[in-house]
Parts: sequence; C-alpha cells; structure tokens
Amino acid sequence: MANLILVLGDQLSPELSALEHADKTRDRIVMAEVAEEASYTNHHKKKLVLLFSAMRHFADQLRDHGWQVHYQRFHPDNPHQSLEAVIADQLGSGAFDRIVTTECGEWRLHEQIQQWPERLGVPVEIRPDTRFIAGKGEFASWAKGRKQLRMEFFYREMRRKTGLLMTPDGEPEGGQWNFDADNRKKWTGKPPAPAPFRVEPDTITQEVIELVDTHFADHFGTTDDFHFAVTAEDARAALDHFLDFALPCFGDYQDAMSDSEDWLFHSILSPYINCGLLDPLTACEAAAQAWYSGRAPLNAVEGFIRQILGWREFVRGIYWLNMPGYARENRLCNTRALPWFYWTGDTKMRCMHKAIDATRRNAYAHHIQRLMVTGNFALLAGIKPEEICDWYLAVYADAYDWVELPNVLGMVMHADGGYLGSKPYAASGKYIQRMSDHCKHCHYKVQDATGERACPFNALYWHFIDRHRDDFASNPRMGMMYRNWDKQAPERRAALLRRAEQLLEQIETL
Ligand code: FAD
Ligand code: DLZ
Repeated sequence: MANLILVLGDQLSPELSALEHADKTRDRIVMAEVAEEASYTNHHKKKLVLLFSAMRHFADQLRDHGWQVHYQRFHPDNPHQSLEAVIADQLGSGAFDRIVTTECGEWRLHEQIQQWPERLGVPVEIRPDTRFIAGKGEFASWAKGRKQLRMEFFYREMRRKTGLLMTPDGEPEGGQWNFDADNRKKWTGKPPAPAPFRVEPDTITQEVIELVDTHFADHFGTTDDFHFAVTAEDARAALDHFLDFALPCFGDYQDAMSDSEDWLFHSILSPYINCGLLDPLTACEAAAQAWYSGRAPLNAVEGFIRQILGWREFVRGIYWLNMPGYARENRLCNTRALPWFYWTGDTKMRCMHKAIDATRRNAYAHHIQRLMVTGNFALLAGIKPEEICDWYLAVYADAYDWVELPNVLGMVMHADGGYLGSKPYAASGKYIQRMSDHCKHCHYKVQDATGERACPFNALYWHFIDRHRDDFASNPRMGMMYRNWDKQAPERRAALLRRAEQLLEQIETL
C-alpha cells in the first residue's frame, strides 16, 4: 500500500506521527507553498519567510535521509494554489492508496481535510499530533464534568504526567506549584538584557526573502533584518542561547516592559516550537536541567515550564474542545472596528506605538505587550473580537489559530464569558507605568484621567468597568473595582465617562 504523506508548514518535525512506519521506497511526502495558506490572513512577511525557508530546509533534510519528497515552491502562476489541489494532482501522478497526515492546528483546514475522502476519492488517515503533551481526548476527559476550567489545575496534571520539577515523592520542587508572585519586577536596565539569538540568512532564506518581497509586498511587516532560525539545529541553538543568557532572569522580569528593549529576557522560542523545529518537552526538560544544575533559579524555570506545559497545552485543549463555535463568541457584545493604528503604529500612546512598532519590525512582541498593551486597549475600547483576533493571527511569527484564538478571544477579550479566565485583564495606565518606562516618554500624562493629555487607558478603564457592571459586578475578583468606582464623586464619574466617550469617538486620532 503506497501512501501520500502530507506534511504541513507547521509540522516540520522528523518524529511527526504522519511519518511513523512510512516506507521510504514506496511512500511520497508532499509539502507545498500555496497561496491559499499564505493568504488566508495578512501574515507578517517574516512569518512567511520563516515558514517557507524552514519548509525548504526540512524538505532537503528529508531527501538527504532518503525520503521521496514532492515540494512545490510558491509562484503566483503555479496551477495548484491550495493544499487540496496539490494533493489531488499528486494522487493523479501515481498509484496511491491513501493520504496520511497529522492532525492540523486550525479548524478551517481541519474541516477541508475531513472532506478529502469524498472529494478526492481516497481514504485519509489523520494521526494525533504527538508533539503535544496532552492529546485532545485527554484534555476533553480532564475537562469533563468540571464547572470551571482553570489552567493552574490542568498544569498540575501535566507536571505529574511528565514528572517535570517533581520530587521523587510526587511533590512539586520547592514546595510550591507556582512561583508567579516572585515574577513581577520592573526592569530598570540592569542586568542588561541579552541580544537575541541570530542566524544570518543562508542562500535558501535569501531566495525566500526575495520571493516574499516580490509576491507578498502588501503583507504586514518587513523582511528587513530577518534573523530567525530556520532549521531544527539552529532552533536548538536558540534554546541554548536562552538557557545561557536569558533564563536566569526570565522569571524576575517576565511581566516587565521596556521602551528601549524589544525582547528582554523572553525565550523567543514560540515561532520554532509552533512550526515543529523545536520540541516543547525538550525545551522544558532543558530548562528543568538548568535548575537542577544551578544555572537558573526555580522561579524562572518553573515560570518558563508553566508557559509551555500549562498555558500552551491548555489553550490548545480549549480550542479543540470548543471549535467551531468558540470563534464566534462575543459575550461582551463589542461592535467597534479595529483602529487603523494597529497596522501602522501611528499613535501618540507610547506603549501602543512601541508594541506595534516592534511587532511590525520583528513579527514578535512579548506576552505582556500582547496582553496588557495591545490586548488591554482592545478590551477597554470594545473592539470586535473577530477583528482583533485577525490582527493577532496576522502579525506574529508564532500565530496559528489554535493558540492565537483562545489567547485573544478568551484571555484578552473575555469574549467567551470567562470560560478561559476568571476575570478580564483590564488595567488602567497605572499598570503600564508600574511595569515599564513607557509613560515618561509618552505624549499623554499617566497621572491624569481627564483633560486633553490624560492617558487614554485611564478613562477607558473606568468606562469599561461602568458599561460592564452587569457582566462583572458580582465577580468576587472584580468587587473592589466596583467599590472604587462607586465611591468616586458623581461629578468625577461623569467627567471620566465623558472623557472616555470622547476618546472612543476620536479613536483613530489617539
Ligand atoms: P516566553 O515568554 O519565553 O514563553 C515561553 C513559551 O511559553 C513560549 O515560547 C510559548 O510557547 C509558551 N507560552 C507562553 N505563554 C503562552 C500562552 N499564553 N499561550 C500559549 N503558549 C504560551 N503564543 C503563540 O505561540 N502564538 C500566538 O499566536 C499567540 N498569541 C497571543 C495573543 C495574545 C493576545 C496573548 C496575550 C498571548 C499570545 N500568545 C501566543 C502567548 C505568548 O504571548 C507567546 O507565546 C509568547 O509571547 C511567545 O514569545 P516567547 O517565545 O519569547 O515566550
Ligand atoms: C501559516 C502557513 C503559511 C503561511 N503557508 C503555508 C503553506 O504554504 N503551506 C503549508 O503547508 N502550510 C502553511 N502554513 C501553515 C498552515 O496554514 C496552517 O496554519 C497549519 O498547517 C495548521 O496546522
């Protein structure tokens, strides 16, 4: 029996389940750069370069290991511009009995692949994606019957399952599951943040950069200074760079933001983990080892492992448990369009400008910028979930529907009614001032809430609290906000709401 094995752009792992037990002499691997995948959103140019170059390197590696690979390079004149068209063409070019693939990461594509047996007339075997620590069924079993799904409890299960940072007696190392309380320091320039890991573009990457600049010129971002790893070997080197230079401070400054440093002490590994160049468990094990050998403190190592073993696995579980309905949720009934400055960075709000500008240059912003700056603003301003979700899906090198959607729709926009997180991450300018040095460079005054130059986050925060009283006043974690709001003088409340209304009317000019 000969198989056509489809390997997607985010499945660049030699141990991919679709490749298990395959026969190098009989089976054919298909990989394709196609317009349909490259254009379903306005993918950042650097994401396109990363994926196409990493796909080409991976195809070469497979060939070097004796596999037969059909690889389609992107060209706008190619006759087959969807994965289905490429597969149909390949089926016609040989005697293949079935298609084998690993489950993909997006509902959109998943639905298409489900229809292939009927549309293409051959069986399709879809294998579980074993690169995740929890299978879809395992997550569904954990979730079943629980009133609330909370990451922390799922994370503990994953710690027990993997044994990561667990004592031989089954207790968490350090006597605590979570050291988050230690991870909220402001960064004032010391210790200096390490330079990010860089790989200079080789010939393949240079060709892809030219291709993207020619055929995807209208996509968001820039290919300038492309320095991501595009092979598993270099992704491993990026992990080692993180362990040596950033992990020791990762925990302390995990929530910090800086006006002068784009990357701080973050790992910058998500682009590699998500496309298959780096195995998530390998990254966690290497971090745990750094603690055991005294190279990094426990608050840093536990914090890093929690992001991958906890959040990454949790959001994936939420996604597959709730799609396709999840993508349509809008429980806060938001209707406002996404302001244009999300695409240009052209705003006087310094924190927003800095986060969007870094995003445009790097196809990267760290978690707190995504959550507490661009995300927080969208939440406070009541942006339509589908528009802000599409922005996040487009602009980051690590963005795929399964991870972007729960983070944006659930964690940031609270559009799922609190299914993913117990309270919205709404915050005023004070939070941004506490965690960064942006405010001292800003046109707006963070200490003011009303007046022409008052920080927009301030009045918008109270407007959010006021307009969502029915949604949140009975939430025990929000009670204090409502008490603070209610005890302000009526004239003060009216002035804040007027200022917020004015900001919302002039949102494009902020
Ligand atoms: P680090 O801060 O070094 O964290 C280590 C790793 O933990 C990351 O590489 C990532 O694999 C994982 N991780 C951390 N937080 C999360 C999380 N909330 N969900 C899933 N994994 C997590 N992450 C994506 O991979 N793709 C996305 O499209 C994406 N969209 C996001 C949108 C919003 C609004 C928010 C708030 C978060 C989003 N995240 C997304 C999560 C997180 O911001 C990124 O994973 C992280 O910034 C990637 O940078 P890093 O590798 O330097 O991460
Ligand atoms: C994101 C992306 C892009 C930009 N291009 C391709 C492509 O040309 N070929 C491909 O196989 N995959 C691509 N991908 C990834 C898919 O769109 C999709 O996000 C994932 O395969 C879902 O798991």
